[in-house]
Amino acid sequence: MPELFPRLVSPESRLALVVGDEPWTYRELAGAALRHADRVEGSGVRPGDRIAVWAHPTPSTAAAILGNMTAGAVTVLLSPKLGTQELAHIVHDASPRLAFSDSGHPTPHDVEGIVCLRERYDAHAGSLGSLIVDDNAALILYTSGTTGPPKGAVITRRNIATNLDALNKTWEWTDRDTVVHSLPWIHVHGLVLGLFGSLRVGGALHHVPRFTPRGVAAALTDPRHEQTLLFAVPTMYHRLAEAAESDAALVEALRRPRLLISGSAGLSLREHGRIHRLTGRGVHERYGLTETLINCGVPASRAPTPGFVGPPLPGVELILVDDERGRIDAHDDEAIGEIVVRSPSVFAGYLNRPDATAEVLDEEGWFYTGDLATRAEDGSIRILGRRSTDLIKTGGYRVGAGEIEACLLDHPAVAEVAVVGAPDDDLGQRIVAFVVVRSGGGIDHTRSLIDFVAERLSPHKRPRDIRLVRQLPRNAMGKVQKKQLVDV
Ligand code: MCA
Ligand code: AMP
Repeated sequence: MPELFPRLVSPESRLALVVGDEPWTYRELAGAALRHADRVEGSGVRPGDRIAVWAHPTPSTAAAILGNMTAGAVTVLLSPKLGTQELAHIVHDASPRLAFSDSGHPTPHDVEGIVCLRERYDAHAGSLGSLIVDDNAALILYTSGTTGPPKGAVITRRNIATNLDALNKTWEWTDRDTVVHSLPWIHVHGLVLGLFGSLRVGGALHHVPRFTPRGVAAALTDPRHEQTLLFAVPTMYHRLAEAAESDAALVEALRRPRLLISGSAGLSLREHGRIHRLTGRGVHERYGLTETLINCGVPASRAPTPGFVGPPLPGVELILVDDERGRIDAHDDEAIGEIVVRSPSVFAGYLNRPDATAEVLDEEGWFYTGDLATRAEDGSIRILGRRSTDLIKTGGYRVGAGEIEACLLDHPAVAEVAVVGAPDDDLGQRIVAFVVVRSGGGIDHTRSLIDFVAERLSPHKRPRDIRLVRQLPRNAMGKVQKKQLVDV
């Protein structure tokens, strides 16, 4: 395991990455990454320094992330869709020395006070110096908590390598596989699993820049690929199934992949059933978090059972605990407990937040996920929900209700607000904000509140619905009763 990406060290003219119509080989990716590493080292960046990368999904961006690693720098991923408030927070928190933007795409915001390297690398033959698996930080991925602004999860090279190796075993993932996905490059799913996972096994990633069922079908049937794996979130499977109902070619395309893999949120029994009815294929679910990477997965050798995310991956210790953190030993698919994990893939902590790290990670290395589940006799885990209603999963994105509430409270017309995730067939959960306006606040229509959030936060954090109410339901202590709002 010493090399993180062995095939980039002695690269070949073999396909590594296709983005849209642009194919790059390992040799080209390694050469461009080396150029980037030279550029950043020439800019005075030292090992351990942080470099922000606007995550436009392009080969140049991939080269920049790999080049940062080669230079020993830590990549801070910036979503091209970040709102002004989120960007200001991340830049302040992570204090990157440099920001990289693929010049072929417009940079939505300039990062004040930081040198911005605007470059679009050409495919360029070369080989990447050694990239060793060690405990140094590789990535900082910003992720939401129940309250406050997003926290930067520090992910090390060892976290990445150990998790990918466990997934290789589980999915029998080899260099014959091309992953097809249309996921953003700012999270574990699209970046760590999709891009790094493909490069670690020496296979390829075919990224579809904008998700459409047709775009995914074209990538799955691309004659360059020997065999494919489809990685998608449940919202995408829902939309694929919806479109496949009246599109025989899409049904055929969905029969092609060696495995259909779903994660980032639970795939409903309804979608499992529909995809099986349409294609005759099961969907293999896997379960993880930004902070722990992937913990469970249905092995390739087993037919998936809808509702189950599989047993723990090799190397992952998983226990269920009750409210007092006592272990639940039952394997009866009935006793419900919080999932707690320990593995070499659990992150190094939140950047600048030892307090928040200590809340989830104990001294023995156990990470408290906040997810509630049962365990069946064969060790398979079934996820039933989360401890907190304040963490919302919408379209596979994790969103903290508190962050949206704080944003809306900055609006002069808003007196009180409560944000909840309401059940939604397409998104899993839909963000709904219940708002009490100030007397004379003068909000004629809710659009202005949605736009207010849209400017400051990413588009997926916008409430889909704003309900204007006279008061929020509270208990005797004055605490808002969100469960009552979800049921409205
Ligand atoms: C959204 N829109 C709105 C509103 N909300 N417009 C007006 N009012 C609103 N309230 C806009 C959006 O910005 C978008 O605009 C358009 O409406 C359509 O939005 P939507 O229905 O959300 O569709 P979408 O933009 O096509 O997104 C669906 C998606 C996306 C493609 C499934 O949610 C997605 O990429 N999800 C992946 C999330 C992910 O990768 N999660 C991994 C983290 P416009 O078209 O202009 O943009 S989890 C992880 O990493 C762990 C470890 C794991 O387990 O995997
Ligand atoms: P994130 O850090 O954005 O990856 O969000 C992690 C959360 O996503 C977990 O704590 C779970 O609540 C949820 N999640 C991920 N994968 C699954 C899955 N297969 N089934 C149910 N929930 C999932």
